[in-house]
Amino acid sequence: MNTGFFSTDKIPFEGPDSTNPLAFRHYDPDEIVLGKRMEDQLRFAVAYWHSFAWEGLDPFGGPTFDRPWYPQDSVENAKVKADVAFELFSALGAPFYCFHDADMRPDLGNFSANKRAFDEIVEIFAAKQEETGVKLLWGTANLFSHRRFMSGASTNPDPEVFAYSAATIKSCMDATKKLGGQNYVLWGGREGYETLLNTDLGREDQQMGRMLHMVVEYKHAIGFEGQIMIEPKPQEPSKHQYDYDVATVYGFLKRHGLENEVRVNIEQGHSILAGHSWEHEIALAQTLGIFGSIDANRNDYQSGWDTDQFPNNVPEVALAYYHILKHGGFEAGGGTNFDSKLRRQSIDADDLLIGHIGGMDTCARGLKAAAAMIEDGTMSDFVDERYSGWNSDYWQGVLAGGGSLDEIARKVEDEGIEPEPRSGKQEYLENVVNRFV
Ligand code: XLS
Ligand code: NI
Ligand code: NI
Repeated sequence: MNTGFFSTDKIPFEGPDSTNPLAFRHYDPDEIVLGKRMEDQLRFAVAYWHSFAWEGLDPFGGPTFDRPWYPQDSVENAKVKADVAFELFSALGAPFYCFHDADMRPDLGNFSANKRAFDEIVEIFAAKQEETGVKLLWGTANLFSHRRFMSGASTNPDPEVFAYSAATIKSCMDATKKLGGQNYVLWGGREGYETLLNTDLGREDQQMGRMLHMVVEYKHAIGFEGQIMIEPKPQEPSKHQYDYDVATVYGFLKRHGLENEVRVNIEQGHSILAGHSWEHEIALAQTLGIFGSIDANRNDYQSGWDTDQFPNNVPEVALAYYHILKHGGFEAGGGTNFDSKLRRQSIDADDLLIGHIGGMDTCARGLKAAAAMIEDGTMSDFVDERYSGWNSDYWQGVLAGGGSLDEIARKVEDEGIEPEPRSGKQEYLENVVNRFV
């Protein structure tokens, strides 16, 4: 039973020479890249919210889309939305999707009615997963859209909002577990402030730390085996957000003793808002041992806003996957989520297919380029060689706690150490990258 919303129910792989807008040119799920099927390396997920719940609003204008599941105020229409969504996942051959509770169910005005509607839709999703083989990459709670969250969720000055947030997270974790979700994400768009004039930073840090502890405790209590991840973002919608970037989140996790329990989901657009590159955030998370998953949506570089566009820049994506593959890929259960939305003028049903096809092809090209960089080895050999002086027994001993300023000072004089600067060869390395992208 097909709703007929899209003009096709299967996007084929036709190879790089194809001009068919409804075909993949680079994403061939069965192609082997670094010993694994491309589908298993990339682990694509479609974001339920941007593709199905967002109606095309911007700060100056209302909905531009016209979908058969509008208005989104009944369980009936939520079912139509789910039918079309699973048709999109299947047509693309996307192995995963991601959700917030509020994308899936209508808002019926109070907690119990919403929970009943959510539970009903979750049953429907479970049946659709079974029928199509599509799986859940991660679930999350929407603790930012409704006005009750305007002053924060766990960091709200009102403990009743903390309670409401805890109850919502619990039902979303239950749904994620029930649907076999591989991860659970927390993104704190309202965990921050508009002005310090009305904000107690110490209390808000304590509240947020306690909530995260309860999330981890609940994960173990229900036997949920996936990763718990925080998604860093420096601002928007709040003026300042506490989960600013990977380094800030790591400090928060350390302070609350959660660095071995919680990882990060790194979004390209958020990295850019924080003044970093995406690969910086990924490489740092790998180094700190908290890398989990990615949201592969880019920003417009001029607007300074989280514009959530489908990826289309192969060199940027290639360097991100380079750092991901160097550390074993998504071995802990993460994947590539398109937290991406159409431009509001792209109002045709098939634009949803076309946006994802472009994103998947871009990621496929980036992945292949990254794999080629790794197989070639020039880049990592260069870095290894650059630091190789540290490999001697003496310097390894210093790093392990040996030596002292005094002893090293004597060594400098005794051995007549006079360091000779060596080129960092950035242009050479950029040229090497260009061989692969
Ligand atoms: C918003 C975030 C959000 C999270 C999930 O900027 O990217 O979409 O991924 O809550
Ligand atoms: Ni975002
Ligand atoms: Ni995101």
